Amino acid sequence: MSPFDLLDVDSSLSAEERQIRGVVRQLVDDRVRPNVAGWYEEGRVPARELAREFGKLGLLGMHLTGYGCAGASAVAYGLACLELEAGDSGVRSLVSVQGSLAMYAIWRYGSAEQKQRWLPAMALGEAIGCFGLTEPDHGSDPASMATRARRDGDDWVLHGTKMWITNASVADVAVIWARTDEGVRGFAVPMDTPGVTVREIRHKMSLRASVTGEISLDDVRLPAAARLPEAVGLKAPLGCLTEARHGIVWGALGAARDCLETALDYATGRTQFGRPLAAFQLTQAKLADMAVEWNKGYLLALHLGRLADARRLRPHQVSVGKLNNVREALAIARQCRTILGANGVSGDYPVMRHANNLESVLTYEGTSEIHQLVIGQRLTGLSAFS
Ligand code: TGC
Ligand code: FAD
Repeated sequence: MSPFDLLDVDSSLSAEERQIRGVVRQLVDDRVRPNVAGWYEEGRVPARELAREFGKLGLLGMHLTGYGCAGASAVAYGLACLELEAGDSGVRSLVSVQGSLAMYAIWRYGSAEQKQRWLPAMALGEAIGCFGLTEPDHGSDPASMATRARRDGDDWVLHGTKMWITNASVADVAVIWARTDEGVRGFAVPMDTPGVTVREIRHKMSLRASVTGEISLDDVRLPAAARLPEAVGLKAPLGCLTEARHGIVWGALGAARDCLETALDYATGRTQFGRPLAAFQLTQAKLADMAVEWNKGYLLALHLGRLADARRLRPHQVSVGKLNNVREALAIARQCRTILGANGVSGDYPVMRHANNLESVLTYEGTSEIHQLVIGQRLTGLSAFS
């Protein structure tokens, strides 16, 4: 149990939820923690290997049912995201893009044939998926996307560019969102289709233990069966984002917890002015304030998870969680860094890595500003977007 669970929120978890959390925590201790600083420094991650290991444990698409998916609760999925992100946000991204974006899109909107073709292999980590919504010129405003899909006989022909796509260069299938004459539609695009090329995005200063790429679609010809038949309009990709954002609400708490535990350990062990850093009132005030925020975030995540399990979770509620928990996790990571002094900027400790990662988490899956505006629209009844 973490010393930061001051309110004993853990006691509200079921035995099964705790058991799943324990398995993921062990996996992260064994497989991620010993290696992640090296992956981060090199800007590479063994995504395929990890996907297979995560698949064996049933972590990929774990909150989905059928097709080899574990059918776990939303809370159990959230706890898994928390533990994965305590290792590294990039590792959690690998799992959430696979399960909540690519697999969820096929599971929710795909044909029986598409589900059979992709989901069992994706659940096992034998096939990797990515999710192409963002474009070079259209990020927060996907309704303006420029990627086009036009009919040619029975076929579809896709043309455009998707940018900042997690897992792109290791993916077997991309869920691509494109504009058609009838509105936005989704396509399951095998990555070996002629006309699909991927450029890896290197030199990121954040989320370095994660694969990110640009996908170019140069008149990519697809059979009619490649279209996700149930995906109609922008609400289809936005529905996938709601799934993934819920995982991030939890995941950000994991990065924050790892920073807090590192800072507490450091402050207890290091002496200045003849006393441990932890004995100084200013250090205790920092730790106390951060712990209060962390507990509020944990309660919020658990509440949203329980709403999701009751099928009552609404998109604006997920915005509350994403906005708060990522913003507070980043503030916690930065504050913890100060407690470590110069060691706070060293890769020998995880704190700066988490802080840098959280800069991406703050931006992807809807920036803080977008979530503020979603909440603002809910409160005022007025959309700031249109
Ligand atoms: P708007 O008119 O509000 O909505 C269009 C339709 O969609 C419905 N809707 C949603 N449905 C489900 N979930 C949501 N979150 C939804 N938000 C809206 C809405 O009810 C409407 O339905 P209908 O039936 O009336 O047609 O659309 P808008 O164009 O005004 O845009 C709204 C806005 C700005 C909130 C939306 O575009 C947005 O969320 N923008 C942010 C884009 C974003 O988050 N991109 C993320 C890309 S994927 C990614 O970052 C992966 S990172 C890797 C990782 O996860 O680890
Ligand atoms: P912009 O939309 O250009 O925004 C720039 C700034 O302007 C932001 O601060 C924003 O909040 C602000 N802004 C924009 N509109 C408004 C407004 N109306 N009011 C007030 N402020 C506004 N996308 C995918 O599709 N799939 C992926 O797998 C994926 N993975 C990613 C991985 C990483 C590491 C990163 C960094 C991004 C990833 N993304 C992915 C893209 C991500 O979703 C976008 O970066 C995000 O949606 C923001 O878009 P943008 O970067 O174009 O910023």
